[in-house]
Amino acid sequence: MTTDAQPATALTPVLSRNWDRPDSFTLQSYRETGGYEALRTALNTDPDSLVNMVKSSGLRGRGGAGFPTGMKWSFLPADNPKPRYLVVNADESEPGTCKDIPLMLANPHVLLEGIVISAYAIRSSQAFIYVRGEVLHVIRRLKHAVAEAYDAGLLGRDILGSGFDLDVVVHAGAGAYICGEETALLDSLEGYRGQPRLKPPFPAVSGLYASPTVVNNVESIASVPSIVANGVEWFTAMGTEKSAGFGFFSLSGHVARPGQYEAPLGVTLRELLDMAGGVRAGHELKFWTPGGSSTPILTDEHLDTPLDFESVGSAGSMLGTRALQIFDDTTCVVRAVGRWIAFYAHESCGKCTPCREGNFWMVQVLDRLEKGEGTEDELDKLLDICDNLLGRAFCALGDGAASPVMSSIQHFRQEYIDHVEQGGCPFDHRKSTVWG
Ligand code: L3W
Repeated sequence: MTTDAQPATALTPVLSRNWDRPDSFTLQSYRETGGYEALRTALNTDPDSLVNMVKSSGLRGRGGAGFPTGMKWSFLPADNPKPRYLVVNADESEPGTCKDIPLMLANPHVLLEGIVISAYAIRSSQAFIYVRGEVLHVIRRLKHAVAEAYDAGLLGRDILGSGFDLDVVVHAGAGAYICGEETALLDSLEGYRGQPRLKPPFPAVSGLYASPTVVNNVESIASVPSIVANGVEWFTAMGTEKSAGFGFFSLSGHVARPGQYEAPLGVTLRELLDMAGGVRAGHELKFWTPGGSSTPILTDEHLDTPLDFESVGSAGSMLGTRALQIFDDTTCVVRAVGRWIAFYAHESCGKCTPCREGNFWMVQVLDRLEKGEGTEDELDKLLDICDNLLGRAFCALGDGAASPVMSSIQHFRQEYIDHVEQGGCPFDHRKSTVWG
């Protein structure tokens, strides 16, 4: 919610406000800018009150699904004697999604502060950060920050003299997209091949080593210290009633100044493009993703759609991870969708037939169509495969793969038919490269 007296962007940036300090990633820099003060406050607060605070803030999961964070914490069963775990999902791998990696590089301590507060709130003394294996520089930076925090008494035994103990392990994955799915991540963390588990039971009830486990995205946990420091009213002054707060909007592709733009939820693509210098010079917006390749594409008709969970849902898509990939009029939509589906086919874990076989067949059909070797009937075949994927795959990867195919046919059916009628692709792909 914004008021007339308070412009929507006045309270942001929050998480990125110190990124231009050359040493923003060090403990000293973080402390000089108020870091770990929220932790002191939190450790003097009753854990249940912290859970209620995060619940009242309306913070929703920043990893794509938007599930209320405080509610997830409150699902941990009170009567289970097993240890509780906090697992941070830092396996960012979705095409276009690129916010958690810069956040961890620029300010690993805000994540660590969020971890200590969250673990204290849910009464866990063991946390894991599961990081995508390819990003060695991020893993090194996190490990360095963890070591700094142990040395400063911010991790380990009796944190800041509070009597609260917490250990944090930075765990590198092995580079599988499926391990961003929370239960595949837990399998991988336990040392098994990462494949999704059947839900329910949800991790909150039976997660890591069959113990109650909270799995949250990096940005969700990193947002917690700001809520503790500034209060619920400060947080709910941003965003909308059902999508409170702020978030990263990652602009990439055909945009003048790509990068991370932190803003209240409910900001529009038009406003973000104004901040980012617009679509690249001489070109028009053709289509875009609100939240990475798993969210149905939108077009220039949706420039003024508020980027909150409800409004993007009403526009026929999903807010997802707010990875806004911008494609201008030089882009062949069939080729772009074909590249995404090739990614999903490669990354399918193979556990369920709709995803394993569906993506394999969609790659063949899209490849033929893009080369002008397909038929119009094959559009129905694609939609039929999507029909057998959507809601029928074992995890969200199946829905994610069906989304760009269905939405691109919905918005650009004629462009698919042009490929068939012209016997080839009408676009010069060299013009659509960002560097071209
Ligand atoms: C306890 C219940 N917990 C739900 C928990 C659940 C999970 C969270 C959300 O997909 C999306 C997907 C991608 N008791 C519960 C409960 N929970 N009901 O709430 O669950 P869910 O099933 O709605 O979503 P999900 O399976 O976590 C994630 C979208 O994100 N996405 C993908 C991003 C990919 C990356 C990456 O690169 N690794 O971020 C992008 O938008 O399409 O819809 O914690 O346990 N009754």
